[in-house]
Amino acid sequence: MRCVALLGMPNTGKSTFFNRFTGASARVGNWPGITIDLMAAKIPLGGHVVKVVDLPGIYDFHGFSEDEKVVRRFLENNSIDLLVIVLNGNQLERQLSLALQARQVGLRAVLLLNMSDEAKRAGITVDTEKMAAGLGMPVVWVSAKYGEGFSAATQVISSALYSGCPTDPASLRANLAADDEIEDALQHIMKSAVQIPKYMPEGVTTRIDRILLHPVLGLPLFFLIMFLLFQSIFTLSKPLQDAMAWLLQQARTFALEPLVSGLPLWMQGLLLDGIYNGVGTVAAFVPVIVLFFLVMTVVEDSGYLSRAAYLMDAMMARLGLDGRSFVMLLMGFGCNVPALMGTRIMRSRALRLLTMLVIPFSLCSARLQVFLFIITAIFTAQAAPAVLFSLYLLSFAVALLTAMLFKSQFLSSEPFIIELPPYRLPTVRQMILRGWQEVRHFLKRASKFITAGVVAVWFLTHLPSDVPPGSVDTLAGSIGALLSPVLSPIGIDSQLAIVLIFGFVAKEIVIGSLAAIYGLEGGALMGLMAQKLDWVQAYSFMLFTLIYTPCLSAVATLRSEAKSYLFMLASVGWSLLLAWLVSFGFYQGARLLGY
Ligand SMILES: Nc1nc2c(ncn2[C@@H]2O[C@H](COP(=O)(O)OP(=O)(O)OP(=O)(O)O)[C@@H](O)[C@H]2O)c(=O)[nH]1
Ligand SMILES: [Mg+2]
Repeated sequence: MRCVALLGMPNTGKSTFFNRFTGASARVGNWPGITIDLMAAKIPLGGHVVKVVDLPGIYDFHGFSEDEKVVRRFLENNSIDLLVIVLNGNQLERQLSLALQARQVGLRAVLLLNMSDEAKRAGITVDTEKMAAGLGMPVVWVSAKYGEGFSAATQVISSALYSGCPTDPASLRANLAADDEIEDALQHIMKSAVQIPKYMPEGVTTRIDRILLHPVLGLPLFFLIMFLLFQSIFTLSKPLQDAMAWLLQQARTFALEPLVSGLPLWMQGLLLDGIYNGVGTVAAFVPVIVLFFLVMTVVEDSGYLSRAAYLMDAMMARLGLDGRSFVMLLMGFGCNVPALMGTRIMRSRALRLLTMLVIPFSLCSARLQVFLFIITAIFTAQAAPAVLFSLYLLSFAVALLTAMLFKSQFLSSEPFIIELPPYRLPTVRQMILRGWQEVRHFLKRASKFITAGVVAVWFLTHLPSDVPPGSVDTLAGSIGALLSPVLSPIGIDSQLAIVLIFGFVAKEIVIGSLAAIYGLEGGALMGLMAQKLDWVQAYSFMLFTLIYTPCLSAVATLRSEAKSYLFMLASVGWSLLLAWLVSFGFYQGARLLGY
């Protein structure tokens, strides 16, 4: 099968092109380094099936960040029939060198000048024929985001693909000519084929940045914006969650109950009170999580994320981190796993490790579900948003504390230069794609962990069968009793202890398990929680849940990214210890004060 690879600098729109070209749903975002792994799709092209591979962005073939190594290894070890080079048409001066390098190492290529929409607005014109002659490869303008120029691009790609035989670059770096030779060629092409207006009018981006990057107001504005975003998610979450819970309840009463009524009682219990309640209680949060990710998409795709990196850089540098680490923490609010992988854009191993050590404290969307549930159950509607926000602040605080404590072990001096991309609005298409990705992500986790976890918890709390379910005499009760010397000083009883053990696998199991243990779902379960826990216990439980490790996938990612078991163990050990200390401090302190 013929293979086409998409190559270009970071943030040039490769994944956007890939998605539209193949119908796939790779993640895109206005931040260099969104794609961290190879992603492939097969499509019919010119009568054959062709494999298209989306690569992480690279600055040049010499690069030595983890990202760039991934790309180089891929190009050296696979026979690529055609490179589709995607450049940002507004930054040709800087980006054309990549096309020249590709030609030098003997890779057959076509060149797509992306972002034709922005280039047109900026008044940039290119004589594509001249450029093609200078580079020795076809050149086409496209707009990956708005779908312009696709028929020309498809034509150029398919005709280049089926002429000649595949190339096989033995070693990419060996074949590269001296940089000044490339520089000369680049200058020549720029002069003969590209026209850039002498005076660019002051764009919208500059005007917005004058406010958002203001030396004094920038940071307070950033926190205000974040606070308002989270506040709005919280306000919208309740009705969404209620609607979803109502739907699930209807499905249970009118479809499921009649369906299973012929089965033995214990099996009905397992199916309805165990699995359906467990998974359903978690599923009720899916609309909120989708909403949350849509908001994140706007923050990410607008380009504000890069501004956050810029604004926080100085502060983070004092903790041994940099602006990118901060962005990874923010991305971790969605899910820690891609945030951990996103550290690949860092070249210094020490900086990467320190960043990976703090990311697991980032309050991810799975933990958000647990907190939304408990907060709604225990706190008043007035107090609720502030309680949630306090958890976000604490999540940062423990991350920063960790960096401060360990920075001397991970010294690095990698200079950090951030490029601020222009502000961009996500399209509806991109939003739908992202929403769908999140639903799919949930379904995947539901089929992998949540159901299995809920079933296991149900059995643990219902066996042996001659004792009351959920009582201290069940298997779960015995395990809980074992842990009680450690967990009762922080206000966590034996049922919650079981839930925490399973929460290690995935936080979605936490609420699902509670539902399975008590055979209640949604509102009824919340009512029971409110009876069982006072606010001090509930907050202590949330603190522990926040800090004590994200989930099994994050731990596995930590290991594979750090390539070290020791680092993984140290990270998990530290999180557990810190979680216990923080919860203990809070719980005992609050009790001492008479709460
Ligand atoms: N205006 C405009 N924006 C675009 C176009 N194509 C992509 N973008 C935006 O450019 C940003 C980067 O897009 P991605 O597809 O993630 O870029 P990438 O090259 O895959 O980036 P990395 O994976 O980080 O290397 C996103 O905000 C896209 O919405 C385009 O044709 N016009
Ligand atoms: Mg990408």
